[in-house]
Amino acid sequence: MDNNDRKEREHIMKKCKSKLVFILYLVVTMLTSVASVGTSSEVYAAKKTPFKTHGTLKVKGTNLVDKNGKVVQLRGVSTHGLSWFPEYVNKAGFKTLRDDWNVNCIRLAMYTEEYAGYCSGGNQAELKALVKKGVKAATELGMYVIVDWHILNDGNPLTHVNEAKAFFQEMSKEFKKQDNVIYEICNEPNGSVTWSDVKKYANKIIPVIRKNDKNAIVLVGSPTWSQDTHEAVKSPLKYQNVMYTLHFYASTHKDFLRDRLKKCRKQGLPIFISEFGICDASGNGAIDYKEANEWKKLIDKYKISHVCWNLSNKAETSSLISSTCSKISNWKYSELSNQGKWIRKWMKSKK
Ligand code: IDC
Repeated sequence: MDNNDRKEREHIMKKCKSKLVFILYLVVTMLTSVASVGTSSEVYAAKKTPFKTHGTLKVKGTNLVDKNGKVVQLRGVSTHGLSWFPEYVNKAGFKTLRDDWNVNCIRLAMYTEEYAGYCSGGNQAELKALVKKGVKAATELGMYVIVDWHILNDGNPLTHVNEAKAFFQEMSKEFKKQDNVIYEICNEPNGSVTWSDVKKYANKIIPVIRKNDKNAIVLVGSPTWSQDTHEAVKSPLKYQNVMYTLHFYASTHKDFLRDRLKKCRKQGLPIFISEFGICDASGNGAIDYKEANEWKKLIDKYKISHVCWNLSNKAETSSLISSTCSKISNWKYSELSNQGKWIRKWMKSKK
């Protein structure tokens, strides 16, 4: 081989090498772009689900704390009544809330008396199956889930205490190994009911749950649609891992209820906002953004868990989905109601 041949060979080798490098570069670019097109849930899975991060929760003083003893703030969305809008109990919808809204908790609202309620002619087997379906979906997604015995018309929880006992017996047995399940035993006592009635009821239901699940978090309402936490603080229940719910609708409930919340916390009451809206208490009417912001500041200051009302497209202000959108998952921003947009933005702003 003379000098020219060698040069020629070296030249060809160089060319081949740079071609190889180029091909390699192409392959790597293709692979990385495919990876970055992965769905947000794949990205989420890599980040850990809410339950993987926080694990079993417990009540410590006025706070809800996670497996590492750190204060945890649940950010939830409540379904509308399960009989009214059963289609929204679906895994894809919950996943959208988890991945696109940063929601870590779902509340399954099962009315007891209103429209096809559990104690007013509703199909009990179907309703229980729907609760189980919702818990399963939330569990698979690593989300916390609240089983809500949604009393409303039946102002006194003692009205259906026997049905409640049987229901919570069955549910707590079913979910005894699932630490992401929270029990809300009476949505909103109201009318002539007293705190002592609610206490009497809670003292019948909590032991039923505790028998199957020693440490589950239990949420308890109070008279005046779960606003009378000042009554509960005078005579709290004697169980561990119990929190007291406080519900607000920003256009209706303002300083007086925020002041009450602050005072009750100071007195040592653990409070969980298991339902709120930023419109008025009818679930409709105008949004009060100024008051909503006041609530937001207070809730974030104390890291209080909060669950908004409601996951449906009903033509009312509190529905999170626009009434013109019939999708039950993968909602675009433009398909959300004004309340939905505001709440999503708040929830997304959290780590
Ligand atoms: C409302 C629903 C509405 C339904 C009504 C039935 O938004 O579509 O027709 O219940 O009575 C609550 C209750 C919750 C209410 C909501 C708004 O827990 O069930 O939902 N609200 O009125 N407490 C305060 C407000």
